[in-house]
Amino acid sequence: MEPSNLSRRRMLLSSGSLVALAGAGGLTPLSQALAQEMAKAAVKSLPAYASWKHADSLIIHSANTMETRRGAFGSGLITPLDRLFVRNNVSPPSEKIVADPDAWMLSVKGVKTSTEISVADLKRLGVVALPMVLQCSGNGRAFFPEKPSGTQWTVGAAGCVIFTGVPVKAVLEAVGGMDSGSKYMTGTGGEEIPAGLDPNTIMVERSIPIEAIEDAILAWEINGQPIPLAHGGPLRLVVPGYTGVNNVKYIKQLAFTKEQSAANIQQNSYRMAPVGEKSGPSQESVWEMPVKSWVTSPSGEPGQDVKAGKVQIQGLAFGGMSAAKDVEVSVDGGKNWVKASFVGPDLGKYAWRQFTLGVDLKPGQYQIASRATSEAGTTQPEERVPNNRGYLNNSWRDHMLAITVV
Ligand SMILES: Nc1nc2c(c(=O)[nH]1)N[C@H]1C(S)=C(S)[C@@H](COP(=O)(O)O)O[C@H]1N2
Ligand SMILES: [Mo]
Repeated sequence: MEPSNLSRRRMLLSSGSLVALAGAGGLTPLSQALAQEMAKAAVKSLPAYASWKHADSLIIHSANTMETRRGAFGSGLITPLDRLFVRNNVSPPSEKIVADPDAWMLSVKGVKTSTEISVADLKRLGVVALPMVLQCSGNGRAFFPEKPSGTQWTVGAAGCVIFTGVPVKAVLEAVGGMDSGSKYMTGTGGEEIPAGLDPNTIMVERSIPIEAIEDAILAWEINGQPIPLAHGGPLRLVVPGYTGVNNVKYIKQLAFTKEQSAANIQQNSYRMAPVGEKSGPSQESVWEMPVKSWVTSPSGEPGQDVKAGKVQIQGLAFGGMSAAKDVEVSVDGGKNWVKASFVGPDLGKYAWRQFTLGVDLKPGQYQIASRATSEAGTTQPEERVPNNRGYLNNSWRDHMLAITVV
């Protein structure tokens, strides 16, 4: 991909064209107008480390940011790897690190016996398979009216995958337990820090509340294959229920700490700062995912007009830290709601569920929305929580689609 071309497309995107398009659309909600504009503006070529991805299923925002199209999630529960979104805050390490995954070394600190342990040895300690939603904190950012900076993700910076690895608790047991008073689990990404740079400015190092060790794993496999470089191989920290950034790829150090990491990505990014305010350590960190759902079929994508008659409205729902319990669907912009049915297997509280509702639609315009409720009893809200960087958007209205039935 040619960088100048990329920046030109990005400039186009940040221009007034989006607003104009949304206004001209009449019945078209902003969300759909944006999705269509994103699709048009997408850079067409995949970066080398993700060249094996299915380009037509993705919106390629940049070499380090690709999302699954709304219509490309498919009806299988598990997101195929070649359609799964990719997000790197900095350029990924060399492909060489996944050549011999078993040889990758993890340093474990803040424990009774500080240890350097290979992936081969981690594999001896235990193994679990963990079906879960992996979702970027900024998924749905494109729908914030304040236009926060950052990748303009629509619905596709998310997937449901099965990670396989060893429970963090099994590793802790093997090293004699964590230091007393530890409040965080801190994972450090394996990206090289260019000489002369203060590591804290670019290092991907995230601290997660210690309670999260309960279900966290160190994973070497995704969907039954060694984790490819794009998704954090040879070894990844996986914290189910927590947003993408807390799932540290190419993990080289796992530490049990009293304080949160001093890295910028912990102190100043991924914070729920009020709109217009600078983010900082005093604001809430972006950790747990809220309940969310969206419709995937019809997808509202260009050329996807729906034929009148019986239509199956399908979508995805998850509860964040607990399972999705119910989903309702509206075809009239949220005035009336009907309960949808779950389809496909239930892979546990951290996975998403697929839902469907059969409806009879006459020719005309429809506004299709979905609204999930979690086992914890929280229902997806109509409005997002405003914040400076556009995190954690779970507004059902923002994710609504305008559909023409012909
Ligand atoms: N080491 C490292 N881990 C990382 C990142 C990164 O840039 N470096 N990006 C994070 C972010 S912001 C997200 S959303 C997820 C994306 O995971 P994926 O690329 O496998 O979809 O990885 C997270 N883990
Ligand atoms: Mo992210």
